[in-house]
Amino acid sequence: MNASFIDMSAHAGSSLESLNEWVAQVAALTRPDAVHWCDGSDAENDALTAAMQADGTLIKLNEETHPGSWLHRSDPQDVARVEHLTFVCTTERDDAGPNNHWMAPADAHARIDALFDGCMRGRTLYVIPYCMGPIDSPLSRCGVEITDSPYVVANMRIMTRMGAPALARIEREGHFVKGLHSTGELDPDRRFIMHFPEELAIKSYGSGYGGNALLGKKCHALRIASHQARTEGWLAEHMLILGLENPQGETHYIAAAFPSACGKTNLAMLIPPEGYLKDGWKVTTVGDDICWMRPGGDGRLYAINPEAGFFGVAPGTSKKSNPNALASIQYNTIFTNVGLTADNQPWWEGLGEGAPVTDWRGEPYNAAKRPAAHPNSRFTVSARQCPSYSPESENPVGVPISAIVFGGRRPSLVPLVFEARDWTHGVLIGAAMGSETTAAATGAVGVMRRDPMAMKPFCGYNFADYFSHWLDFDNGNNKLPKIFHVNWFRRGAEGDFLWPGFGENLRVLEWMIGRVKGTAGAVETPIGNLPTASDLNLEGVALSAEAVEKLFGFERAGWQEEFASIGEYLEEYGPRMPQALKDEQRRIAAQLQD
Ligand code: OXD
Ligand code: MN
Repeated sequence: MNASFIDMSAHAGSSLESLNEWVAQVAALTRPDAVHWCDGSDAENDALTAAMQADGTLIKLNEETHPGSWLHRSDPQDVARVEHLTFVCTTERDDAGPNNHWMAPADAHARIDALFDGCMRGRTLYVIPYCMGPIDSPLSRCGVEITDSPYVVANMRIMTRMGAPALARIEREGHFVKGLHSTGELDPDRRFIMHFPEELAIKSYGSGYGGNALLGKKCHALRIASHQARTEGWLAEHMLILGLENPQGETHYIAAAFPSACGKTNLAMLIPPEGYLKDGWKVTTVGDDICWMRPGGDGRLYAINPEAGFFGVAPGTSKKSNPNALASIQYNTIFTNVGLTADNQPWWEGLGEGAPVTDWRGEPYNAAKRPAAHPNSRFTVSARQCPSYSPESENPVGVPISAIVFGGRRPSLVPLVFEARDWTHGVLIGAAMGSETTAAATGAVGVMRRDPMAMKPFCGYNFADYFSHWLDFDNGNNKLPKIFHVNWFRRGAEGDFLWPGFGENLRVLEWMIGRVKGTAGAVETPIGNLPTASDLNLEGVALSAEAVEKLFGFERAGWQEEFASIGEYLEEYGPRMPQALKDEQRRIAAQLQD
């Protein structure tokens, strides 16, 4: 090992001792050629990207059109999260719940440590101290990722507050989440993503893909944090956070949970329709993927975005669908698995301009063979580059949430929007969420599955306990947000989308805030309060008669079936499922029979 890279003396004798010890233990196990403590500086990033350019890990993009931007091509077998290889390792199997794959901690450590044994020979071990959330926020939490991937270091630098300030906070606090990662051989048969919530530890081997390898994101900020949040009385959620400012200058913050690749980034960066823009409506972006919330002194839920960047899905991002995202990724961006134009610009399906000559695997583009960009190709970019970036993202107190929204891809039955009658009903709506699967995880795409609160792949403990935790927030002291459900993906008889979506979704958000303020109308139904078409401002939106019927209608027979299926789903969790949720399901199922 090259001792000159190990700067242990700098941290010796401080409360960083346990960090030093852990790094030394990991180095003894993985046997790297060198150890590098990341400071997050520009100079460090420049050196790393230059080395990655030299060895082909990064390809420089057109410097004139996309200054400071890179393309990374991953191993073709390593392009998405791997839910079947992702484990939550708690002492008791039931604590992980039927929603997780489980392994006993000792077995899991033994299995994955055997893979880590000597895996960093010939490589550098990078130590990445990071903070999830504003560096000075009491809601933030720190972690340290050890990795042998400079690509991971470059991405973590964008996605988290990484480097010296995080290390200083860790030194102050004396505790942190330990994440150990190696790309290993990138062999899908030697790949595991393991979580040890009771030890606040993560071990990930054999993948360089974002959700498996940038351990601050899904592994820490959702799986481990959801466990921490339960014990500490807060919520770690798979939600965007946006600010909606009306012409009177009043801003309401909305948190929304949609499953992966179902439009969180688009909604978070929404540009209002023309007429709304003229009237002075504005949407600002606090976060596009993860939300940590806890009750403030006034009983309202205050939210921070623990991330500092966006790891967004590239395909479908265009001037029309998400101009803010497109503007954000014109410079200082890392693209992963997109195609290339003849002049070295990034290209993906749905971009709407330019033409690819090279596909994501580096082969000449042939539409008959494969798409130019992988359907789960990504961009990594600092949130600050987004034109709709909200300076409130740095507010250590967080932003007060007025409305929580759940939603999924539901081609049939589920109307455009409805409102929960109260918190318990809202928790049931979240628990019953269903959606078609997407390319963000390996496996079949377009299959309907229950994805409670969009947390199916991310909840670090038993869903039954998670729902109880949600219900506990209704304790008589809290002033909780209203809860809604949306479905932007309802299809007509011809298979066409019935709602225009994108910027037009503002009309639905406006109705929600009207409900929060008590100014917007709705009709009570067993599934919740539904607007009629005239309760929304639909000026300038041409909806067919079929669209109005399906987007604003309530289909009793279909909902009877849906509630029977929701009841069966809740039963899968056995006696740990909170009675209040089962009662709520039965009450609505009975009303549906009336
Ligand atoms: C993501 C995901 O990358 O949910 O955000 O898969
Ligand atoms: Mn996500």
